[in-house]
Amino acid sequence: MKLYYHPVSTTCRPILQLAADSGIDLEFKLVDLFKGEHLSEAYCAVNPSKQVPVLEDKDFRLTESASILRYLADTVDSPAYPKDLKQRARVNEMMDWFNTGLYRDLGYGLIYPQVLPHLKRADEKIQAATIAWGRDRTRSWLTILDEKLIGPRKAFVCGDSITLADYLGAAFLTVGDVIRLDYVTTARSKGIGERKVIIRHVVRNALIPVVTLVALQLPAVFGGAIVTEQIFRVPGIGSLLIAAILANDTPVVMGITFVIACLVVLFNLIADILYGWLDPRISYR
Ligand SMILES: N[C@@H](CCC(=O)N[C@@H](CS)C(=O)NCC(=O)O)C(=O)O
Repeated sequence: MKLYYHPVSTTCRPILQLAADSGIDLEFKLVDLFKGEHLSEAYCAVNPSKQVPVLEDKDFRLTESASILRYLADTVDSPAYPKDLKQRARVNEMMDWFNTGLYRDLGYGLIYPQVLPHLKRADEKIQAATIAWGRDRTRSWLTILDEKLIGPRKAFVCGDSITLADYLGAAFLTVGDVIRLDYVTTARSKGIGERKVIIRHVVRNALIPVVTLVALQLPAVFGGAIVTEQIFRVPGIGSLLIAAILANDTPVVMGITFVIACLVVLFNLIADILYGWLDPRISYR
């Protein structure tokens, strides 16, 4: 059987996991969502909805992650999809709950508009409102899950053994990690070359503490000038300050401390602006 998939896709991950746990042999066909391969005409012929996953079993083609999970589980008689009608209905009930309840708000309301460019709303206000709405609704779904569905005595969503609902639910719940995903892993998973990963992602992020250190230490150079200019007899701002102190020249002393205070404020401002450029999440909106 062949699976059209992408490794970070939330709807593909439960299938990969079930296949691995149940020893189902799949041939993998990567569809690079970040390169837009799912939008190509060739892929549209495979799935008109332009989404992964798609399973091909000879001439039988199946879309929809939940249906693929059920089909695969039945092909290997997996205990994760019980045969008993009522137990099976319970598993289906929870899969539908994850798919049409939690995931609609968590995935399409909260996460995707933040990570998938084509799902980001063009208007900033609408984007913020969408995310706020998704966050509130997600919180209420998660409270229901925590307090009523999993409950204190249940190991898994449908009872004490793992079912397809757990495979689906675990993948959906961990999609939250995507907005805090390790940025290097994310960049590599998008297929970006190693050089670009290092320059654009690693170095850029690593520069933040460097900026903090350099920008905040620069004004201290002027403070240090007071000592060095005395030692090397250099006529600079440091020796001027010492001379003014010795001569009780208050306006000059105030002028120099004012200049140094301005430099501290200026370099802090430069550091703040650089933070925003290096990591846009820090910028003021
Ligand atoms: N209801 C479908 C949803 C599939 C889905 O949302 N796939 C995402 C990846 S997680 C996708 O292909 N997105 C591409 C796009 O929407 O442009 C399922 O459960 O299989």
